[in-house]
Amino acid sequence: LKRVADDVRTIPEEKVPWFPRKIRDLDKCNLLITKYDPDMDQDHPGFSDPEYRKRRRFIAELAANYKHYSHVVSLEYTPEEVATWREVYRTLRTIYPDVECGYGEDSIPQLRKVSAFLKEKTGFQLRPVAGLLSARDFLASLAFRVFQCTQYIRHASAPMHSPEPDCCHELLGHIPMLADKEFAQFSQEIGLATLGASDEDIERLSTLYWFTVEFGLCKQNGTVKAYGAGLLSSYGELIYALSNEPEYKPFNPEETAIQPYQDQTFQPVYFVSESFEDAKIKMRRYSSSIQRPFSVRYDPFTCSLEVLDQP
Ligand code: TIH
Ligand code: FE2
Repeated sequence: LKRVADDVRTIPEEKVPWFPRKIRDLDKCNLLITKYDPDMDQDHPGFSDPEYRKRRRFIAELAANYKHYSHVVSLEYTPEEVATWREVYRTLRTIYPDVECGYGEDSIPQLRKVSAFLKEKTGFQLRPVAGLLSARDFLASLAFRVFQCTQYIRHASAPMHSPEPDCCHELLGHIPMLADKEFAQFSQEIGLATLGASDEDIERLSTLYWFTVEFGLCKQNGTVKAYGAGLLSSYGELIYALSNEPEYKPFNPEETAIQPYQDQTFQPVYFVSESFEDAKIKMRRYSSSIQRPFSVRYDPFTCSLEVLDQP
């Protein structure tokens, strides 16, 4: 009788896309999108720089070989790479000078160290990734409080904006946000909502992620501020986003989720929430409206999911 009951309780597998159940399963969440790869994209600032492309292949190889529980390899960044970091770091520090971040301009922080720091702050950890991941794989890792993090740096010729993530974007954009408890929770909740979701729901949730975590603006004491990682790491776009030139719309998940976007250059439209708290409440309401034939709960002791069918 017990066996029959167990069978009935299992999810109809054919209808639900595969998703990771244990933190180790993230080794399989590695589908890369190569459209901005310096070897594939003729418009990439590093496309005609063979040295840069070689370096990128080397770093990509390290990430591709990484498995959960492996040691994260530290990189010896070249003087040219450090110079790019310095340029990005210095310029951003003049735009938001009061923020304490514990980095310095003379070295690029190592992923391993930053991961250990984050783990103590909010339980988030980093794993190296070779480049831009599919939305499904990237968002699934957030459910486990794992952030897939690039280790390479943008090309020296384009410090003010990169069309793909790089370590400046991760370190200056994402890490400070992930070190905040509220924000960490927000990120994990988006991740949990994507597990086993339909392609259409993934598309909507990744659009929401885009206009909040990456390019979100919110009000604070009546002033509009940037909190999106894609703005905090791009001095070109940060200035533009707060310049009154682009279009601003109030953040509303139903509308925001279907706003088309591109990642080639600056956004033509940004969504402004009344406060970060307000964005969180609305997102939570939206996520819980997504229909799935099961519910998930994260067990932080085993770093795995409990999957329950809906009563
Ligand atoms: N455009 C950002 C930057 O220049 O730092 C990087 C990215 C954000 C989102 C996608 S790529
Ligand atoms: Fe990002």
